[in-house]
Amino acid sequence: MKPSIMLLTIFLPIFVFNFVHADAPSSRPDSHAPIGVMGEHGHKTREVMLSYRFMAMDMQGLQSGTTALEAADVLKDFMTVPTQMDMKMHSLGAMFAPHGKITLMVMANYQQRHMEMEGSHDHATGHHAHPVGTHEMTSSGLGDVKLESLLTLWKTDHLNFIGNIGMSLPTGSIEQTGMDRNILPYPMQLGSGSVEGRSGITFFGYYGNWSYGSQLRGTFPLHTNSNKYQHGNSVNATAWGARKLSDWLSFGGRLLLSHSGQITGSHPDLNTNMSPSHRPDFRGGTRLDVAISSNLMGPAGKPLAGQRIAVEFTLPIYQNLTGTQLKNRWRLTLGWQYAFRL
Ligand SMILES: [Cu+2]
Repeated sequence: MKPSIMLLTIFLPIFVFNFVHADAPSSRPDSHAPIGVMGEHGHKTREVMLSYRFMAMDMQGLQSGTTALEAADVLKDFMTVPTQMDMKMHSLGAMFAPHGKITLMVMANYQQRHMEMEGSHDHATGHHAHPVGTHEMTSSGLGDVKLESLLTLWKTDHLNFIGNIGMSLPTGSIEQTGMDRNILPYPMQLGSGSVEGRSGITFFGYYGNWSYGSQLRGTFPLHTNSNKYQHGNSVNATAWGARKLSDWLSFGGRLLLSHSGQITGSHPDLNTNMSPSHRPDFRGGTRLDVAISSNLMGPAGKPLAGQRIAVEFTLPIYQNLTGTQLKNRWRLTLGWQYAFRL
């Protein structure tokens, strides 16, 4: 069974059951941030929210720092180079508010990663190197599970300050191998292998038909993983604005600035001459993305009350990559959320 169908099978009964009991929280389509932002809203006491997110992203073209590179040039230093990578992620999330000022959140995901590599070799005759064919790598499975609590620090009718504190558990595999049984390079692994601390602060406000907010987040791996490396810390900041067009529709946009560090340590079986993706120091960088988004929600009192569908499309504006890496081209996030009172 395909993972997307599997997720639907798990979710559908819950959905149908609760549909009957729909006691919608009073809110507006933009009372949740664009779908790419996580943990930006708390819930009322005894409110539950279930969510499903689908994320797809595409990377293509090599770059070091802000300079675009040709595969042929990078092949002077490595046996192979990545030319394209894509990732799909299905996430299930649940939120629950045991208290008006505390919301607990858990998120789990299933990933499918795919990378195309181009190789070079020396011909036995002629002694010249040139790219030959392509080969592919794939990996799939569960990613790291994330737990978070959202604490309302300060709240008025129109403003909301939330503190986010949580952790990421190393449930995602860091042992993914290729057809040849060799360990796959860092970007193809499904988890970080480390327990990570996650903290953040979120601000959310309303002004008439407008809403706005911002979130600052940090992720800090706490130890070296079982394969002798550790992901770098990452920090990201996002700011969004949205306009409510009706009870059920809003449009918004946001900017996302993020920075992540290199990997420290290295996997003993990853040969750094193989490809730039095998280099622990060729990870991370600084980037600025822009996203447009829309939220649709079932208005209170109507049959689809409490349900939301949201979409976000993200494009890079600036990317400064540490070492040679594939650059991001786009990211698409689709989400379904359903909130109800227990
Ligand atoms: Cu929620």
